[in-house]
Amino acid sequence: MQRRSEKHLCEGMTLKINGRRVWERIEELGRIGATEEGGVSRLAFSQEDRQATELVIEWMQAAGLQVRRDAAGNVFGRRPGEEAGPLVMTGSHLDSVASGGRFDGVLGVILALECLQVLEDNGCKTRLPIEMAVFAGEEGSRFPGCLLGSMAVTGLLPPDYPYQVRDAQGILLADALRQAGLEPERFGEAKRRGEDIKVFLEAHIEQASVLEQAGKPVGIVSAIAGPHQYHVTIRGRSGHAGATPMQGRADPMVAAAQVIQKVEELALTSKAGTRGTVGFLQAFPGGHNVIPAQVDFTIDWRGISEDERDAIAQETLDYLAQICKERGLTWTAEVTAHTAPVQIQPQVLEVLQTTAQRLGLDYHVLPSWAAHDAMIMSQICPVGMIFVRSQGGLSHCPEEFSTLEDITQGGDLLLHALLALAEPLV
Ligand code: HGY
Ligand code: MN
Ligand code: MN
Repeated sequence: MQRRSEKHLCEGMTLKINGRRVWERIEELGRIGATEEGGVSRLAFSQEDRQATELVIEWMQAAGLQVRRDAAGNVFGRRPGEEAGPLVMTGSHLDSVASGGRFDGVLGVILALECLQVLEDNGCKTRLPIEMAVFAGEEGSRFPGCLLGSMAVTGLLPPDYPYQVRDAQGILLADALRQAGLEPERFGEAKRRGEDIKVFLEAHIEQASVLEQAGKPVGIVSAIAGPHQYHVTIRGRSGHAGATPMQGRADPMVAAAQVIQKVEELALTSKAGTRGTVGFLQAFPGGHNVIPAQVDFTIDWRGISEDERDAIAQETLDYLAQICKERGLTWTAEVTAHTAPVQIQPQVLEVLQTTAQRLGLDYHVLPSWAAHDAMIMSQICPVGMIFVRSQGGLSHCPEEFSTLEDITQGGDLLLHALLALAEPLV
């Protein structure tokens, strides 16, 4: 096949996404699981998550994509190329944290859909197929462990995983999958071959304020921090808050407080900027006048340097062991996520930067401290990420916001990067 002359619409840089359509779709999705504070709550496989996924499937079908759903709940929409593969893939997720924002994940899904819609509307043919992905359960806000859908695609979860984990209400993941019309016994079939995917690109709201401070609308991600997460349980001796003397108590809450303090201290003094967060803490039985019998909490480490991150995580466990020994307590720490940081491959960085320069975009190269499906997909194929500026750097909260202008610039970069990677044809 001869390549179309340089001037052709699909090969030049004149194609643009329809920002208005993108914005309307973000708004429409924002009404599904809307919270009073103006954010969204769409936990994995919840009624709201299923409703949002069904709506996006309708849009994908209307855009003429070949749509299919795998047994892990991921949705794929393919636009065929002149050749069968390898695929150029792009997408993100629709599920949210409990009181999340309207852009996290949604931006990458809607921009992926928009790019394929624009190619379809303009009759652009590509040598390689382009496929969009809606990954299930990225946030890990309902079932333990993040990035469920992309972990299933990359084969990082065992086929019987849906029978291993329950949400806080005791609902088995397998039952949640069935409720979403899926077949958990086929969960292992979600695994895909890396050789079938040339590259995976994910557009995402930045979720921090680096772009805002740099005065740039768009970012190109150079590395993705890896999460190392634990669920910690400390057990002590319960008792009456008033009648029990302070001397001789075995109080797990005080030990937890010391460990939480240590997490902050180690993060603040880390050389490579490792970040530590305790986002969940629960006392049992949880009465104001009862010394807790047990305290559960999570530790979420993020590191661009895997060595430093894991060394700090181990130092924290050592400290936990020492504190519990001194206080006559017992403890367990279960690893719930442990993924290496990702360096973006130079050739993918090159395509994104060249495309941004050809579009005349004012961009900034930066690491992502948040985890993303692209981090998991990097286990089987090259990946790249495009960031869109976050107002105030806020995310995982209702105040999360990006402007239509910034989103449009990020969308045009994604569109032309996808075209370059899938190779436009006559
Ligand atoms: O936790 C993360 O970094 C992602 O938002 N799930
Ligand atoms: Mn996200
Ligand atoms: Mn998120």
